[in-house]
Amino acid sequence: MRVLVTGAAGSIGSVLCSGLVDRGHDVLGLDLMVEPEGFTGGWFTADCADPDAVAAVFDAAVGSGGLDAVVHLAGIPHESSLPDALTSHVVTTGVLLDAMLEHGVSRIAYASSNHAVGFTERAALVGDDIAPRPDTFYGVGKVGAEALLRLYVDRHGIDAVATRIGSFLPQPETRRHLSTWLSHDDAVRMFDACLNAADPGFSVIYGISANTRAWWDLRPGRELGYLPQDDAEHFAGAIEATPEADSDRVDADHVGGHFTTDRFHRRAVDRA
Ligand code: 15L
Repeated sequence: MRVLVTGAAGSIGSVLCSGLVDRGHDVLGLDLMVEPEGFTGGWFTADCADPDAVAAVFDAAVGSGGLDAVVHLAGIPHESSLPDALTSHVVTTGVLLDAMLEHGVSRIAYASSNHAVGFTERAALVGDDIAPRPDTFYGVGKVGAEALLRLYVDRHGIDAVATRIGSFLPQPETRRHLSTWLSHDDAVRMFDACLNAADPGFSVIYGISANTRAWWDLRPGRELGYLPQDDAEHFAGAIEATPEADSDRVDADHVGGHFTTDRFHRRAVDRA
């Protein structure tokens, strides 16, 4: 499949681009940054919030061999102001969706986040059918982007999979990560499944590994073809032995962890 990956120079993007190439995809990278050394596919340096720049990227990508799908990873990966979060997550998604419609590209896999439902209590396994419970403006941006995907699926019949990613790391580092970890290899497996799934329509899946202590239900992902292989539990002994292991327990009782604490409270829009 020929795939445009936004945020291709980022932490998930760099792992994913090479992983998708290994799985036989033809990958085109798009990022605010210039092409990283060693990147083998086509590259575009552009801002995903700029519709003219994105239209030019699609013109070039489609003109040079077609485009089958978009993997949208670009965005500020942490809390920011509300206007910045809306631009970074909602506006970029809208710009890409419009470019997809205009260029006949009908599939998008989106890097949403567990923080779209971060204020959900940890008590029960979280499914794909719960109401949005963002824990930050970052989470609000992810909820907004998911809603936009849903709108374009319903109105235009495209396929869109929102992956609510947990903690994408080489290995888990805290007790919370024993539940939230997404390994590098499983991230590649997950996005590959999003690209290959037959008729996903609008789907929400959770981007975590097959963690013994998972807080999110992996069934929707498995139904789509995402079969995670890694389990954070292998690191549990070492993590439980560190004094920092308890830090998230005092932070929060919700799946969003410390994002739900008052430390993250700020005005929605700053006054002059
Ligand atoms: C995310 O969505 C963030 O991008 C990342 O910085 C982590 O906070 C991660 O979630 C997490 O919940 O561990």
